[in-house]
Amino acid sequence: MNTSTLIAPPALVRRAEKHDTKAVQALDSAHFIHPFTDHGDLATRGSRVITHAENIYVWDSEGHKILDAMSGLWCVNAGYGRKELADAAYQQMMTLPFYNTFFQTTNVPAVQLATKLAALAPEVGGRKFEHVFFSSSGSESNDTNVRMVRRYWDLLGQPQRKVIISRNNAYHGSTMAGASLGGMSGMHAQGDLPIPGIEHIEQPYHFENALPGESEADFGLRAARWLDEKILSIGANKVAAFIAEPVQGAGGVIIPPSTYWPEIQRIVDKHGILLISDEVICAFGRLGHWFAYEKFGMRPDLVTFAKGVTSGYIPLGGVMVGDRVARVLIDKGGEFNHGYTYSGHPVACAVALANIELMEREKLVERVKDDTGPYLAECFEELRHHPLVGTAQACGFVAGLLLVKNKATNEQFDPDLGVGMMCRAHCFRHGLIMRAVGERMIIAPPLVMTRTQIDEMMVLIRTCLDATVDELRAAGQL
Ligand code: PXG
Repeated sequence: MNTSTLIAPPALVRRAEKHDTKAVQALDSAHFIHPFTDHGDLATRGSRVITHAENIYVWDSEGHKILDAMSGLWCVNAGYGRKELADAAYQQMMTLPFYNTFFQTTNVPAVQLATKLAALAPEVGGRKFEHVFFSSSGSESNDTNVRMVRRYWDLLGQPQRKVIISRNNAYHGSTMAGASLGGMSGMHAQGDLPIPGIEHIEQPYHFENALPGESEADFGLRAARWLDEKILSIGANKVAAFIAEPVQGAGGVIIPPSTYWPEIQRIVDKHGILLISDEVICAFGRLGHWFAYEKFGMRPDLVTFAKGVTSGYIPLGGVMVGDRVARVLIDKGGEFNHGYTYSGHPVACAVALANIELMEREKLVERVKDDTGPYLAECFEELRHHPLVGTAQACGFVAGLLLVKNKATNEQFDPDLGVGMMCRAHCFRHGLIMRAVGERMIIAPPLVMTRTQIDEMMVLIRTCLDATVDELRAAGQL
């Protein structure tokens, strides 16, 4: 195939320029294996080609403007088109594009970022985060967590403590350890996962897992106690850690009852096991705090981050290492035989610093906490009156709603109908990106979204819900 029409020198590619969509799709299908994609399907339908973006909008190769209510993939917290971040990358590339941080070497942006993150991570219950381990993604960071947690207990003379407990429907990444820690049955079914030493308990999803008439508060306590039961059934002296997302993201924005986290904390403290808060989605302002553990009163020992730390402009992830673990690794551990070529990558760290500076200057975290976040929550409350919506909730700048067949009885749709995907297709048609997880429709907008833009998004959401109702009625399903 002649690729000359596609690969124009960057300076010649104008933003509004129309691309040869069919040609891009053909090459895409011929050469690019995508994540989480059915390639037979992709070949028939052709991929959606996103060409440029600004603020909260992306454009496709056909010139359609789309409101991106998913921030790319839960990450473009500062919004698109931020020159400060591009400048930071350019400057750093011209100064020092790469040097490794192995073998007693460091670089200035990595040191500055580690220092900044240590200052941003709040101390809770006397637990401080003074150290950071860098990676390039959330998945790698959770692999690091497994290595670190096991090393910690080995160094303390308890090598039998190996089991890490996680939850069904959790998402912790797609590497061998990440996918094993996650609780996605579709992922476990491919590649003989989970790896040994990982166990799962049920998620705190009131709608699906509560007993008839059980209050949110009672359910939260009962769900937390599943952890206690699991620890006892394994044997407390064999359990190393519990890992969880403060709010489950990829699982469908599952917001736990307020009683859940305090009870989990009591249980991990009682058994002396480590707590890992996976904040790949929840940190960097997503829930109105720099780190989400603060919001829920959790006292984690390790905190996974990625995505929002650079607003997705460049890959970077890491683990905030609390003093409890850091002191053992540093004081007793000697060399920790673990690291990635790009741990502390100077360009990624420089972009993260610029991103944090921008977020501070524009008070994005405070805005989500005190203004736009509560407003989004109000708007989602109102959505509950829509005939197709069973539940709707927001927490900071993540929100989810459940599409139900019958509001009065909470009767659910047959999953084979694919009502979530039907609704998602209407969203694309109307210029809105919303994610479908089964019958849950979820959003995580850029934190720069204003109240007026929230209104604009809510009009689109209602239009798409109405269009879904019409399609279901026409098919005799409502
Ligand atoms: N932990 C959490 C809580 C995540 O949400 C990861 C770890 C892995 O991060 P990396 O950078 O390795 O992808 C994630 C990633 C979705 C979706 O469909 C969510 C994620 C990634 C891809 C798709 O919602 N979250």
